[in-house]
Amino acid sequence: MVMMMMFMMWSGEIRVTNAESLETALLNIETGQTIVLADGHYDLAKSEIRGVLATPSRPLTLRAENRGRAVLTGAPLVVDESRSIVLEGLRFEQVPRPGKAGAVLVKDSRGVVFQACTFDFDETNLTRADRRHWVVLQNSPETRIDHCDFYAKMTRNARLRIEHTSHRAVVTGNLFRATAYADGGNGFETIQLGTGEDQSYGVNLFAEVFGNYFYACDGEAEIISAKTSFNRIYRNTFLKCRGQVVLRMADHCEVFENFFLNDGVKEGVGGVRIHGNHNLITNNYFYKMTLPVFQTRWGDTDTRSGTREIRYRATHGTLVAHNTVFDTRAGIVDFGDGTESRVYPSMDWVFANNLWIARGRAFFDGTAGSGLAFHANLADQFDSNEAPLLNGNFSEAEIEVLAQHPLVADNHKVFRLAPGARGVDEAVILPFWNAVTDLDGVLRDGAPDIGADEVSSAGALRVPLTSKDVGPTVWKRDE
Ligand SMILES: [Ca+2]
Ligand SMILES: [Ca+2]
Repeated sequence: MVMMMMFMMWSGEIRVTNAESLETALLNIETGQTIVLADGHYDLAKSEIRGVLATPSRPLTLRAENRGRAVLTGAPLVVDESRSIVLEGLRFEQVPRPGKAGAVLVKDSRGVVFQACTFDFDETNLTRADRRHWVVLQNSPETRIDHCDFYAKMTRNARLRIEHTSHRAVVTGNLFRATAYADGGNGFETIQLGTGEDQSYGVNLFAEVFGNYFYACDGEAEIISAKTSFNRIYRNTFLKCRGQVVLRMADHCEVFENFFLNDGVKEGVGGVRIHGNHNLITNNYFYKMTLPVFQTRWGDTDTRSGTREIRYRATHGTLVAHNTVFDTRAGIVDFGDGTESRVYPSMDWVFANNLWIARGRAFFDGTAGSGLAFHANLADQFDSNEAPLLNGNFSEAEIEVLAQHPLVADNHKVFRLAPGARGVDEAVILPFWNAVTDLDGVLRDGAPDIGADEVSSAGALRVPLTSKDVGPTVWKRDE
């Protein structure tokens, strides 16, 4: 026994089998160690990794011997003032703490990695009114949330909340499933990129949210809300999520190459809402939306800084380019109108090289400020031969309306331009931005096509994600 223990210590790997041995191991950890958790329940009185300063080449790793079969219950996990901690294959089932802290809190740390973990917190005794964040990152740069599974959530507060100076978080390959619809409630986001405080201070978060699959994340109007700047949200699939990706108080964000999919029946399923300056919405595919695809509202302020009381900022300099909208049911663009307190309209938007195939209603609504520009946008009203309605002050919008739309479905029911159709090679080259790639993530040719897809002999290379493409079961450790 003694010999065996020594061998394990020497190899840097410690195997634990219950809460007691895990807690003991956590008290004596060293850089470069791996703690392997055997199958079973770990009902922890205290679950804390504090002051462990490991390095990326010699991290401290807590790894489930068998993915998903080491189950952590009891005290929430706190990682505090630590570096290069890897949590792999663990299943978190603690009861979340009330309020802000969440069931997993990473605080004042750097380079913490969650890979192939499952978050399925016990909410049996809770109601929708109870406030519980699940995973909270506070002042912890370079956190990676990779191929995890975020189970169904019914309580208020976000599944994943990234706060303050948690710069350069990477959220990729995850499955976010089923957030209970809060019926008009606020604070039910699936992911929050920044807080009200962050918005007041103008935090630049540099978060990367890509390659995730969101299914029926219905909580509220904001599936993802960004109250920070320089975030990139791309190559995700949103299927029947009742809400929008919302750049809530955000500048210099990019939303690109995402699939937003609905069935045309489920209500409140939309695309992107934007409040802030110089954001890029490009190469996205929107299918059967039931909210306006691109939305903004007038602002009650026109400056970047502000207090938490500031509700909305006027939205300037948005580029909406190379998006394909197919069979949307509730209009394409809605700029909103001024009210007594909201007196700043959105200005200087550029719509270029978009394909808009819509059903019913007005294509455009609301009132824009000055500086609107339209270049090479093609449209078709799906269910009528009449010209689409351009309400508000959009009557002059330059949109070419086609007699028939030029799209055909690929093998995955994604509508793309047919070879040789109107729109192929017809995109304008913008002086300040160009689509280097298309929805497939491949290089566009020298004469780019209108819409999200560049027609090529390679065909459709990217398809919408499903639950089989993400999460712990498909994650592979590179060894
Ligand atoms: Ca082309
Ligand atoms: Ca293509």
